[in-house]
Amino acid sequence: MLKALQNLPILGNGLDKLAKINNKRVVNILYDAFKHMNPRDILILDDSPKDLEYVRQMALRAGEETKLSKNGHTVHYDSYGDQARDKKNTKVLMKYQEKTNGINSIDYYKGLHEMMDIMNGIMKDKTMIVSFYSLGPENSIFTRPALQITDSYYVTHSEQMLYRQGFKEFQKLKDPNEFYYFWHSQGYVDDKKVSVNLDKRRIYIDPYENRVFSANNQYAGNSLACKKLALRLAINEANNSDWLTEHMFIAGYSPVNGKRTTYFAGAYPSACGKTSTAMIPGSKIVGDDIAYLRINEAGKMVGCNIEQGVFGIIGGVNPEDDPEIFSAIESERELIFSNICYDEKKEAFWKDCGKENMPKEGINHYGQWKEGMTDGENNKVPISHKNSRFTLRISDLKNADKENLHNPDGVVISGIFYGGRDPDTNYPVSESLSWEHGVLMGAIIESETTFATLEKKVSIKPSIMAIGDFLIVPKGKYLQNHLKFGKRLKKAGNCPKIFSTNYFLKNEKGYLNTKLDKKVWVLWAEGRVHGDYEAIATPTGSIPKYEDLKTLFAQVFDGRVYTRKEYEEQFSLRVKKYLNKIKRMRKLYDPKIEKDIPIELYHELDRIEIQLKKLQKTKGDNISPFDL
Ligand code: OXD
Ligand code: MN
Repeated sequence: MLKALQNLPILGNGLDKLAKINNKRVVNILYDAFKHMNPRDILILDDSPKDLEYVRQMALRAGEETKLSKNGHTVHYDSYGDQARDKKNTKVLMKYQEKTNGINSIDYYKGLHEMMDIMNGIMKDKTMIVSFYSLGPENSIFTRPALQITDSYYVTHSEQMLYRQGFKEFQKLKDPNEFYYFWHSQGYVDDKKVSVNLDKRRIYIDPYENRVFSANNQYAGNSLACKKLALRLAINEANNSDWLTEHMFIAGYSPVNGKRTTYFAGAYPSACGKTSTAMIPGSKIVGDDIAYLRINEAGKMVGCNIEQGVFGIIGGVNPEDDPEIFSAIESERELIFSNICYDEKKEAFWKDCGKENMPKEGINHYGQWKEGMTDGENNKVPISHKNSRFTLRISDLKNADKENLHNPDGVVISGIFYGGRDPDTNYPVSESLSWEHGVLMGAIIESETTFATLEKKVSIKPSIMAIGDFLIVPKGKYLQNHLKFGKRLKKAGNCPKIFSTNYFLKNEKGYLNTKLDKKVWVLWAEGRVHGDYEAIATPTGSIPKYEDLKTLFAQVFDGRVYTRKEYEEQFSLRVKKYLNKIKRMRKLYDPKIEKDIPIELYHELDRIEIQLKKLQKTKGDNISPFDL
C-alpha cells in the first residue's frame, strides 16, 4: 500500500504512521501533492502531544509566530493585503452545466489548470506538513474527517487548536474514500514570513472530489481549510442529503435564577455579534461559528459544533463588553493572536481593549508602527487590524459547556436566531410566525458589510442566512432543504422556534441599544420557547410586550430601568422601511433569475406586504408597538 511513498523524503517515523492509517486514497493524495508541489521533505503528524508540541515550536522557529510575554501566547502576522477573506479569488470549480447565479465559479478544467500552474513547485525547499482532523466529535454521525496538507506551521498550529485531532478517526474510517482533503501553500514568503505573491492568491473549491486548493495566502479564512473551505464542501453534502450545514453558533441559555438550559443555534454574518451572542455572560458555549444540524431518532433537531476552538475578532473585546472572552485572552494559556500590536515588553494590544497603558508605537499588522502613521495609500494605520483575531480552545473558556462540547449526539436545539447589521428596519428581536416565516427571516438578512472580507466600501448587502458568502449550491436548493427539514420536525411535533435579532438599530445619535442588551433579547426568546411570555403578533414577527422587557432588563442588569420611550423607539414597526426591504428582496429572489426558490417564501413575502400595506393605510409609516 505504501510502496508509492517509500522513496519519498518522509521525516522520522512518518511512514509507520501512514501504515497505521492504511488508506490508499491518502497515499495517492500525498504522492500527487509531493510530485506537484515539490517540497524538500514531508512531515506526517499524528495526534500525539509530542507532535502537537513540535508544531508549536516550529511555528516559532520558522518565524510564522512570535512569542509574547504571557506564557503560551504567540502572535502571527498575515501579509498587509491578506488580512481578511478574499471573496473575489475564492471560486468553486464547476462543470459548465451547473453554473449558478450568485456563486463565484470558474470552469472546472480551466480553474484546475490555473491552480495546478500556480501550485507547481510551490513548496520548493519547504516541508510539506500533513495532519488529520475530525470535523465534529469522534464516533458521531455528524463527523467529517479531513486531511490537511500545508507548508505553514501557523496553519497547522491553528488547526490543531481549532479542530479535533483526527488521526484516530482516519484509522477507522467506515468508507476509506469519505473524507475532505486540502492542499494549501503560503507560497513565497519574505523576511517577515508573509506571503508575497498575493496577485496569485487563489482558493478553489472542488465539490466533485471533496477537496480544496488554496495558494499564496495565510489569513485563516483563506488558508485554514477546515474552517470556511470545508464549510462549503459540507454545505454541498448536506444539501444533497437531509441535514443542514450552517454558519451558526450553538449555546445554551438559562433564565435569571433559573436552572434549565435551552440551546439555540444562531446565524450572523461575520462581525455582527455571533461570537458575543454565543458568549453572553451566563451562557454555556458549545460553538461560535459552524454547526451541523440533524434530526435525531426522537425527531428532535440536534446540533454539534464541528470545531473545538474560536477564531474570534478581537477588536472591541474588553472587560466591560466581552468579559468572558477578555478574561480568557488575558490569562496564560495556548493562544494565537493575529494582526494585533505588541509593545517592547511583548504585551498585546488591540483597538478598544480597555487597557490603560496603550502604546504609541510597537509592531503590528503593518510592521513597525507609530501612532498616527499612514500606509502607502495614505490610510491611517490603526493600532490593530480591524479584522485582528485571537485563536483559542473553547474548553479554555470559563463558560464552555464542558458536558456537551464533545457530545457525539450533539445537543437538542430549541431555537434559532438570525441576525444582521441593520441600521434602520428590523426589530431588535422578534419571533417568526411559523417555520416558513422563520426560513424567510433567515433568507432576507441584510447586513452592512464589515471587515472580515477585503471589500473596501461599506454597503448594505443581502446575506442569506449569513451563509451567502459560502453557499456553493443554488439558493433555491438551499432554502428547499430548510423547508424540508422543518416539515420533518413539524411532523415529529418538535419544531424549534425561529427568531430574528438586530443589535444595530440606530438613530441620528447612535445605536439604540448597548452591546450587552442582547442578553435580554436572548432570554426573552428562551422564555418564549417555554411559553413564559406572551407576544404581540405583527406582520413581520411577534415582538415582546413592554412589561416583560421591563422585568427582564431589571433582572439582568441589577434594576436597570427600561423606559417606555426606549421600547417604543426600538420596537416600532417601520412599515415604509420594511416595504422597501420587501422590494429589494423581490429583486433578490426574482424568479426570472433565481430558479427553484420555494413558493412558500414568495407566499410569506406576499403576506407580509399585504398586511403591512393594510396597516399603513390606517396607522402610517411608523407604528408604535403600543398601537399594534
Ligand atoms: C469568520 C468569518 O472568520 O465568518 O468566522 O469570516
Ligand atoms: Mn464565521
